[in-house]
Amino acid sequence: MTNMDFYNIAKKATRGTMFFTIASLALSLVQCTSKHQVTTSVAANNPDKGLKDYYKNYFPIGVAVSMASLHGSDSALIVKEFNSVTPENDMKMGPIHPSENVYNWKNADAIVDFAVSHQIRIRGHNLCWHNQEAAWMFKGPNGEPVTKELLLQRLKDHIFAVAGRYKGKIYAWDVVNEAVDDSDDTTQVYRKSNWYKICNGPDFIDSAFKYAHQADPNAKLYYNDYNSEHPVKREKIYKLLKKLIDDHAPIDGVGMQAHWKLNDPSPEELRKALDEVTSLGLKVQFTEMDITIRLPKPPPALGTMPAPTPVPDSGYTAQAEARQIAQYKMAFDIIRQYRKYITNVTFWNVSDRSSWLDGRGGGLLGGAAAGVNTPRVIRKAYPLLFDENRQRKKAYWAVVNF
Ligand code: 9MR
Repeated sequence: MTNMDFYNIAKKATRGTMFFTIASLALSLVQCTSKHQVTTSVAANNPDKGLKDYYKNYFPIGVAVSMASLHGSDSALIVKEFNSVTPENDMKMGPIHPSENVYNWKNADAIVDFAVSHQIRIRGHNLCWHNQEAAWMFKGPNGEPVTKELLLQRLKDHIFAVAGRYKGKIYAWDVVNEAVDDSDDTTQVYRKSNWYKICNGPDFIDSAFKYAHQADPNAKLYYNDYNSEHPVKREKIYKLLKKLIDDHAPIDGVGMQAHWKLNDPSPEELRKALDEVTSLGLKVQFTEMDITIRLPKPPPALGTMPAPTPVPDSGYTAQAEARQIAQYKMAFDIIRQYRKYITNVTFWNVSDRSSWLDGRGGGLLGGAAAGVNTPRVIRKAYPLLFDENRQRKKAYWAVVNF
């Protein structure tokens, strides 16, 4: 019932002035109450609360971190807002294990120490990937192509060394990353990576899970991939997961990276992907969330070349902002509904000041680095919940007000 309805009913019920006085008083009470409710809801936007606090009854909220984020303003924001971190690059095979007997523990250790000292959980990323790989692993002792047996032995040694070192500190691992093929060819389930080619099939995926479980039996083990809501890729990921389960691989769940766009995924696609994966009895973590405001470039007209210079940054327009808010709200409304299956939501980078997406598409300075004399020449993605000054964006409030 609206205030106006209330007023009209009262007016009909009696024409006496006295009643009107009482009705007016009652109406002010109603207004007063609704004003109070507004005040309460604004108070819920307590500046002392972080994302992790709003979601404390749902799932941990994480962020990808680098060495740079452990110091200064980013670190204060991380500690306040998040209760899970993922090293963005420092635990990947190439960076952490650049040659056979060399491990770079320094950065990974620093991130682990930072998280442990702030009682923040850690997701490990990742134990086996075709990108940022340790190139030496694919060559035999005399530079010849490595055999499958030696490659799997090296994979085992690597996983035992890395997962073993952080045993008990890293609660969940992305064991295998992005092993599924991206094309529309539904018969091509697996990416033809060095791993796949040398092992002559997807065995290495099963092996990686087995080794990770042996190295740290208590860690939760995830298969991690992007575009997991797109129908063709979704079905391929499903096939891989089903195979792992049929093979009794020790898999706990799937990482949906969630590198999303303003129109992607649709709510139906997101639900379908969640329904499918959870029907296998797997948990879900959204492992690398961001929502770029950049829309796919229209294909160049026939016979023309793509523009040779980067497209200027359009800025964070009001229209893009509104669409991003709506997409974040839609996604979190659905994610909360699936809370019993969802064990983590992690953002990929801290704030719009610096996102991995900004470096893509070529370009020079941009974002916070741009000024009067250094115009923005890259197309920034503005994909996160904190702006270039690390302030909460409106999208932040759309995610925490529920
Ligand atoms: O954010 C990472 C960026 O700094 C690296 O240059 C890039 C190298 O491929 O990897 C980025 O992180 C990726 C993640 O490890 C796996 N999923 C896709 C992420 C974005 O490319």
